Amino acid sequence: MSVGESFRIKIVQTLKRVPYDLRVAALKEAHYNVLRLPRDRVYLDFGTTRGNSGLTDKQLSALMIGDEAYAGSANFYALERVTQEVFGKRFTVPTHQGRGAEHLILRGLLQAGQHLLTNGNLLTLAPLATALTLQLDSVLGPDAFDPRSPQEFKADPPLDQVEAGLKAGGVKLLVLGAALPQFGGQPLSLDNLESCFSLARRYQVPLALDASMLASAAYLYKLRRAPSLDVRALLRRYAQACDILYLTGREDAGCHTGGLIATNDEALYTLFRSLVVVYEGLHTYGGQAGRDMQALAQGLADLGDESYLAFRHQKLSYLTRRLEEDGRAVYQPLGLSGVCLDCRTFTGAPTSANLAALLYLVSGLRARPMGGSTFGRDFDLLGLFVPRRCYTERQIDYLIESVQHLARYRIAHSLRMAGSEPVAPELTRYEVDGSFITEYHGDFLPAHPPEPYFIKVVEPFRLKSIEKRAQAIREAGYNTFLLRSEDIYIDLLTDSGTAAMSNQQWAKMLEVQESELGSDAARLFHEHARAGLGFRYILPTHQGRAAEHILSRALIHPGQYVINNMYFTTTREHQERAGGIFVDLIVDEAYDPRSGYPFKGDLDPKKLTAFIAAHGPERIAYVCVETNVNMAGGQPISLATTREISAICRYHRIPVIFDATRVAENAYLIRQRERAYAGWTIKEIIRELMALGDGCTISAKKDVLVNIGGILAVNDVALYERCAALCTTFEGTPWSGGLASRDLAAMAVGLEEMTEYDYISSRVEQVRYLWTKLREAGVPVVEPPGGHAVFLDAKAFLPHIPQDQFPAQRLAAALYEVSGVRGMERGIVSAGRDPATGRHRASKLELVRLAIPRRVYTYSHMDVVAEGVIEVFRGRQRLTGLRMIFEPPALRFFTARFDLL
Ligand code: P70
Repeated sequence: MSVGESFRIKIVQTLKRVPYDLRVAALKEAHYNVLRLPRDRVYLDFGTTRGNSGLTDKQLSALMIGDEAYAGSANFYALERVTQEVFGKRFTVPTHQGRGAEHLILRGLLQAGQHLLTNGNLLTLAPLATALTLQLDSVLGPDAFDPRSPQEFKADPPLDQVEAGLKAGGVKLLVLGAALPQFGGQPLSLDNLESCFSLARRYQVPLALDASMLASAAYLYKLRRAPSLDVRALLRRYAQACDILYLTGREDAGCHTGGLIATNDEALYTLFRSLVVVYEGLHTYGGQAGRDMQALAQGLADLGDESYLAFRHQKLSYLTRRLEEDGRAVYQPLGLSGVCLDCRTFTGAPTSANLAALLYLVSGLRARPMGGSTFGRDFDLLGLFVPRRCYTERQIDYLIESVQHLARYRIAHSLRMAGSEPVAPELTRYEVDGSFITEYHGDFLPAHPPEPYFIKVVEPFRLKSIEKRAQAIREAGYNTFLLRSEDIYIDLLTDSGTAAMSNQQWAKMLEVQESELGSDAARLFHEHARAGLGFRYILPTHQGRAAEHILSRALIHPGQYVINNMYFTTTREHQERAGGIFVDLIVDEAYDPRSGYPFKGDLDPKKLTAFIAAHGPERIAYVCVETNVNMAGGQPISLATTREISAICRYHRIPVIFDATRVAENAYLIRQRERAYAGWTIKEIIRELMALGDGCTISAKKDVLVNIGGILAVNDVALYERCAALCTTFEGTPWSGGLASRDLAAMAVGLEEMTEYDYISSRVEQVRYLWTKLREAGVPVVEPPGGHAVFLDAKAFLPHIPQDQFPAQRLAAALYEVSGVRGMERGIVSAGRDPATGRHRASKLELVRLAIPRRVYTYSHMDVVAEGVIEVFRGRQRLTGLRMIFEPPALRFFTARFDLL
């Protein structure tokens, strides 16, 4: 079984590759030390986990409720309370980061020349000890320096050495790291910590536990030694076995800054409180902004989230396995920081510094070289540190492939350290005599390129038990629209309004001014919509159906026909409400789920000509052409056929109006499938297509990558005037369309982002990935793959359920029950009743749509979805039909209820 992320993506940070010549220049400027490279010159950063996490949505909102009072901030009390709950420590002293805490502890408890003993927790401790002229003794067992030894708790200091240090009377403080980042996050066992603690008690020496990675350590301890305990209980047990607990918020707590010291000892508390005001800030903020304390409190409260820890463990195991399969020696066993490569396995035995520079040149990735003083002895590892909640499996794959690719390169001249060894590896400078590598063999592009963004904020979720799911779907009347989002594991109900917005969209949203009358956002939106679509007049609306409402009223005389390529529920509803007679003239192939015809969305020119001949052009209000026809399976229209349609309509003076809701995906599929446009940009194809029409309606909640918004665009000034009047009546001013200015800003940026090739290809290819997996397993899916969703053919899936027993509805309900995945019926229930006869419209297609939200789910999630569908497919014989027990008058699929037959 695949393990998907325990979260969905909420905000993405868009990501650009760094071209080779920029990499060469940047590396030189960084003196060949990759740790000196600025982040914007690095493609994917595996240099450290520290401070590089994606935030949870709760942490992001914590940043918004910062109480920036100088004294007694509410956020401090929140932090204190969480520390009490999670670690059982009464007193909390906030510090700006972990090293702020270490500084106060060392300064408070030791005098110059005195000894402290640590289990190799050296990264920030060693420079501090040097600065305070303390003697730092690092003790670890021999296994720690043997990458192949399977010893499971390599951070455990040998107890005899600890005791010897304490007995001799020299050691005045024990500082134990719960996990050691420089070894990939090797954990300290609870047993060892408890033994050290009783030794420390016996010799009356305080023990400080660095709990920055305590959740990781506790999880590995549970896995390896105490399967019956839960992480929350273990966090408390570890915390009990120390006098002082301290941490940086930038590891397991997933923060970008912040730290703290916690203790139950009042004397120690008084001591640190008197120091914190000198070096950090007041004792109720300790050098952190109020918001950072709140985010830290949230991160600590979530430390015991085992579903995330399990996911992380699984992904890092995968990374290890793949590297080992490629013949790389990997430091064993797995820790939870990342994976460390033993550099000796590379041909020519280059150093980690050389390899890190080479990896950067080859693929733009940053890894961490760890040689020299990192371990306090002769040892050289290349750390691939995987930041938390940040990169997808595809991006990890890219890392693996980059490491494979290294074999093609040779280092011509090794790096030499310039000057003497500095305090920290971040400060090292290298020199090289001559050129660094022999020659450059080009970037490589994997079959499934990594997503062109990484994760900035996530929304955690979890899979509910099968019993809970069975109950939820029963209570929802077997209608997936009536389920609660909290009961869903992976939500493929719709790709509408569900996208993760980007950092750029959020930035613009904060930048613009709110104004009902012509804000800067309105101007920006108009500019981008006009330039992107090519129509003269633009109106924003609150969403797609609002644009349809206005347009239908403005353009249809009661009794006129409106011609469509298949139908969309809301579009047809508004056409009929305006007195139009709905006509569907899509190509016949659209109704055959088995047909692989590449442009199943096309309107049929022959049918159109015949219809005009039969009824006369004046009886046709307009021709509505939907891009990437939703109900047909997300199938595209072609430029060639649309050009024919447009010519016919122009000749007869019939307006052509696009439903351009999914125009970017359609443009991508045109580029893929219509040879003449293979070299065109997405923008060019969109403009070329839109130039064939007289206007369009758009639900911006799809391709435009926003959570709310719609667009109405026309060329004709008189039509525009009518629409603008209707817009003010039903929506808002013609500038705002009833939207907040920030929503206009988000649309403006989204209109650009949707046309970026890397984005749109990664989007559509992800859909195809799921489609391919299902088809290979024999699941009946609509062919060929569409742009936004995979459609299951319920008629073929459940041939034993007649259509009036709602097979697609049944299938969607079963899929939810079995896997927690939510899809949507697109069949006889959605088709509704014929207004003339009052009978069910027996739709030719009976489908379940699995719509993929944009930038929200990963390939790992797609694996989970595929496995769920396949499981239902295996047990399909057991499923029976449904009977409708409640039916609303319009758009019945939203709220109808069913019962099992
Ligand atoms: C979906 C959504 C919305 C949509 C669309 C096309 C091609 C217009 C609209 C309306 C949401 C939805 C709406 C009704 C029934 C089921 C689902 N499609 N044109 O999931 O836009 O929702 O913004 O008013 O696909 O496909 P809006």
